[in-house]
Amino acid sequence: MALDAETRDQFIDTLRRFVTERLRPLEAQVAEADRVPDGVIEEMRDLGLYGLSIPEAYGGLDLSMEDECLVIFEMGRTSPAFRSEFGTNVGIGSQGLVMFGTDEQKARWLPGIATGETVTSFALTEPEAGSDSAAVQTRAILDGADYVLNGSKRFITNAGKAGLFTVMARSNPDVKGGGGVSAFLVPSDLPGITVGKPEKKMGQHGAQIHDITFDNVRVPVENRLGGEGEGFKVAMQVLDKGRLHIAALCVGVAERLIADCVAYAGERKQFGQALSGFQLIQGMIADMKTEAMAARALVLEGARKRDAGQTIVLEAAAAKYFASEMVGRVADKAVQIFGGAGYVADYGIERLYRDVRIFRIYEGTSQVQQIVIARETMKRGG
Ligand code: COS
Repeated sequence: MALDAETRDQFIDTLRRFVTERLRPLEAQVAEADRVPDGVIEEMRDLGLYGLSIPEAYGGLDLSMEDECLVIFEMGRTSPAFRSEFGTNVGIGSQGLVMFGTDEQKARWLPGIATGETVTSFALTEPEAGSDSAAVQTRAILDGADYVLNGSKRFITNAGKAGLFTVMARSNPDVKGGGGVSAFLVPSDLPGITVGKPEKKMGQHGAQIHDITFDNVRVPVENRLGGEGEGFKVAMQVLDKGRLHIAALCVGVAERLIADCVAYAGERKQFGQALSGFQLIQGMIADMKTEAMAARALVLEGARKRDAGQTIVLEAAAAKYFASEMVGRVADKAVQIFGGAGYVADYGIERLYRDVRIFRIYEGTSQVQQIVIARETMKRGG
């Protein structure tokens, strides 16, 4: 459901002020401490950010995909670590439940997810199953009224604070590939679950990823999400939406970097004039802006199609592929425009340069998106 235009615009206006006045001044501190302060998390909960995509009946804002993307464009204008705090609740951690959950499952978990009381994680990736996610080895073997989970998951965003995992596990070991995989709603406090320490990463400090191990974890049958053997398709459809969301984030970060470059190029003088007067600088700004506009249009087109009930396999992959590669190029040019200052921590440009690198990898690498785009294009005959 879409907000009416006025309410939507007011919400975005409030968010823009929150990002500019509250979050941006904290960026360096968050990166240094590798955590978002609890007070900020509370404020993001109060704004309703954890429940952007959760149906109103369960306490969320129930935004259309287009409105969600408009919100995420704004969140991109600060450190991606802030978005990551609530990103799993809005995206990959909750959407399996929203799309495939039973009424009982939704009533049990969605209200807490909408407020942020319950943080969620999406547990698909494993040491031996990254891009080839249909190869998951974690087992979920039916034993009486429970599935017994054994195995491990890797690089799971927000696992350290999650109350609920959506876990993809092989419930039929005789079936290779996606058809043997089911999805499960797994409360993180079940006996036999261990969450590893946060990984040290190249960027996005403040956002944390962990391994999870399952050692004879008994998950009641009623926690299966979707049918037996439907887990891979659940994951793929969750990722279709997630990819649009990440593409929107890439656009937001690019727009932030462009604004920073325009401001800096207007102030910094060389050879007796502001950098902005040099056509070689203008050329870089023109390329950055054109690419960011193209990515924004691609994201909104995909979002509108999803809102209209159409499948977005191609659109989501194309938006994620283009936007994540685009923001890499934009960040690289931003370092160039800032020159030495772009390489020095105080200006924040080198931090964003490192932050954006993961966009080409998580929720499907650029190479996975290329495969999806090519398959869909060939399926459609062009
Ligand atoms: N929506 C609905 N169904 C989908 C789907 C989608 N987006 N994508 C695939 N499927 C279905 C297929 O239609 C197929 O169904 P049938 O068996 O009934 O024909 C089934 O799922 C298997 O699909 P496919 O043959 O395409 O699977 P592959 O093993 O070839 O995998 C890729 C395809 C590589 C695209 C997939 O594994 C992928 O996206 N990997 C990356 C995962 C990822 O993003 N990981 C990041 C970590 S999570 S943050």
